[in-house]
Amino acid sequence: MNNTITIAVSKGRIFKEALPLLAASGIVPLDDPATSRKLVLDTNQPDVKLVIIRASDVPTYVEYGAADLGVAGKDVLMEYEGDGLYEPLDLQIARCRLMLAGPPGAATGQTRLRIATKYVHSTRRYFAEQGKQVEIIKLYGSMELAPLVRLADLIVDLVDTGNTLKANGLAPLEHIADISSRLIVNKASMKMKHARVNAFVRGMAEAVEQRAGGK
Ligand code: PRT
Ligand code: MG
Repeated sequence: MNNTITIAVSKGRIFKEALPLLAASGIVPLDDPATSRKLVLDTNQPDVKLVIIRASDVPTYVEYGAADLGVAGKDVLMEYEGDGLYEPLDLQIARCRLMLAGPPGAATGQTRLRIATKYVHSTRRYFAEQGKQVEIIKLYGSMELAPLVRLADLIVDLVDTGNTLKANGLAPLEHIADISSRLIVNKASMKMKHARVNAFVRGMAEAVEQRAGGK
């Protein structure tokens, strides 16, 4: 039986922050996606491979079984519409907040607000829970520009230090959700490769705990 496990990870901050957790559970990639053009990375363990893909594609690869496991931001998972995933572990990496933001002091209660965001589902859910009707404008990047050019009144985006908002004359207004990266698992892999997948999840859980304890 094929007992290799494939883990989907995006390059950038998630890869960087996942590396120490992987290392603590004994997995070291043999290439660095920051410098290599390889999309499939071998590791020091012959039965563990990493595939390097865009952050928003990770749930798709895992749901369809192209990867057994993946590391995905909760922001991405909240937007994802599939239902074929297990989410067994909060890795507590790549942490930030999903926030409503806009010009400092901007009113958030008026009717027919226009909100620019790439997080359409999370935004709709947030305002629907408050019984507020808003117009959502879907963007794929640089949300901070939208209020400056009057494309929208407000934005919903991820905030870490707040520097990006500040540099564009915007301020955080309301907290929508705390975000961190999660380990996700393909449902069939969880059954078919149960021992191998479980050992990996357990190793990562221990690494997360050690790291939390060491802080
Ligand atoms: O860029 P690409 O389309 O390939 O994908 P991506 O932008 O989703 O990837 P990446 O690597 O930028 O983000 C991957 C994941 O990291 C996200 O899905 C989040 O779960 C998580 N994460 C954590 C963040 C941030 N912190 C973050 N600060 N993702 C993005 N940001 C951006 C934010 O959108 C804003 O533009 O950083 C800016 C704000 O940062 P501050 O520090 O200025 O507040
Ligand atoms: Mg990005």
